[in-house]
Amino acid sequence: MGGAPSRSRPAEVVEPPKTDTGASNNIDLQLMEQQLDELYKFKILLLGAGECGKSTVVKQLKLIHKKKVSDHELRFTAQSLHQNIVDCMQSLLRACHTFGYNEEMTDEDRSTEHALAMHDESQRLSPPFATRIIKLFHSDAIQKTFARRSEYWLLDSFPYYMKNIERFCEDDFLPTEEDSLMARIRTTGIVNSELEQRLADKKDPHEPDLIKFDVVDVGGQRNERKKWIHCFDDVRAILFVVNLAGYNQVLFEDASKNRMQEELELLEQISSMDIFRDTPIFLFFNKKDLFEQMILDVDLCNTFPDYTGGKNLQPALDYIVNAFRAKLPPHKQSTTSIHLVTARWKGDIKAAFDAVKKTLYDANRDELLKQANAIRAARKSLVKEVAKEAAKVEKEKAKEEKEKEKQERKQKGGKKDKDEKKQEEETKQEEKQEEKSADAQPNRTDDTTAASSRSSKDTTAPRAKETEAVTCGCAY
Ligand SMILES: Nc1nc2c(ncn2[C@@H]2O[C@H](COP(=O)(O)OP(=O)(O)OP(=O)(O)O)[C@@H](O)[C@H]2O)c(=O)[nH]1
Ligand SMILES: [Mg+2]
Repeated sequence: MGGAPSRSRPAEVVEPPKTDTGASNNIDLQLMEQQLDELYKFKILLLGAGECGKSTVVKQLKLIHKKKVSDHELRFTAQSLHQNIVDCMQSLLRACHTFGYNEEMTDEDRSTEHALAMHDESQRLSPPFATRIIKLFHSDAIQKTFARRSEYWLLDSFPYYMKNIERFCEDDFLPTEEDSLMARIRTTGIVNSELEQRLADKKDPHEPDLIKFDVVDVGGQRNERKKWIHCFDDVRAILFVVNLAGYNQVLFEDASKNRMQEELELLEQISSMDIFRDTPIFLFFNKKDLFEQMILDVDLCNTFPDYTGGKNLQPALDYIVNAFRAKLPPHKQSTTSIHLVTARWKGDIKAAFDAVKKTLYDANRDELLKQANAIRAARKSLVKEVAKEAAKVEKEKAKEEKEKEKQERKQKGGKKDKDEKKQEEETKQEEKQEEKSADAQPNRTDDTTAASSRSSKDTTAPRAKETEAVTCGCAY
């Protein structure tokens, strides 16, 4: 149960640009903030075949991290539980026909079978219908079929559903935490859940208060696996879930294939992919509760003929763990962490996930701090550059303003000169005119007349000039 090898993303720090505008500098600063944020977010990819318990692990993690379950989710889970019962009963009835036990069914059993076939998915089961289902389940034909459940598909939680069916069918039924963990909701596509963890033992003041985990859940059935590739980037760890009870079960999508054989092949494919060469893998062997019961009844040698440990828990577990470990590439075999869990039990998932978080963080801690400090240093120098750029722009703006003012003053000054010249010209002409008239009337000294005659020509002339002209007139 060794530790996982370290892997962290390469530090692609955004370098401060040499010749950039203020706007793109600001974008770079935002990018750096995002980089810092992303650095302490660990993307963990949950992989495994259908029904191995990936989503149950996520549900449990959300409960541990106190994520609130919405009323809508609760109602959806309640509806799913009703549909889970119908699906399982229909599968049992199909197998009952295949095995030829249907001959033993009563008319009442057949009528319930018909009602189940007609059941509308959007409808909940009524209490009287639940009573009929219980009766059918306990019929000889169905009990014989149930005993052979390893030969066809049936949900692991079916016994739990039958134990609680009357409660599920009450009018005001809302699922408990356990009901929700036992409900089967097939995953389609990719589902991300973000979890936060307070960093209790900071080694360096620059370490963040919180680290984040982006837990990515995918659908494990064959037709869902082609979508997996869309979430292979930036994966910090793979959490591969194995269904221990799968050694005695067949696939939902292919009744001719043993579940555990499919899981062994799947692990071999995934772990040998180039993209995951340095990605640590954590193996979660799930459904330990079912395995502990099952191994007492069904020998592991039915599936693995070279197993010789009999119907005993520990030898069987050791054999399975070694079989999976052998599917890993040699460089991962001794470093891959193994966890034996029952996802429906909170304590198991808490302990296993705490170990995953610790292993991952410890392995990446120093490298992350180095990268974070590099980003901070680049950000600091970019902030300086942004400030310098802003000061330069301010200075240029002020210079332009000054230049503009100067130009305006100059323009105003030029107009004044022209007006003055014009005024002087006019004054000269008037003086000449007055001279002439003085020659013609030598005794005339009426300065008021002279002034008014000039002012009637130009009323816009500056006042000071006007006075001057009058004075000049007086001098004559
Ligand atoms: N008894 C028992 N049942 C479990 C355990 N873990 C999961 N289950 C049940 O197994 C069924 C399938 O679990 P899921 O979590 O839906 O499986 P999955 O891997 O997400 O399946 P896909 O979405 O199809 O890939 C559910 O009904 C769970 O309640 C466990 O530890 N013990
Ligand atoms: Mg799922």
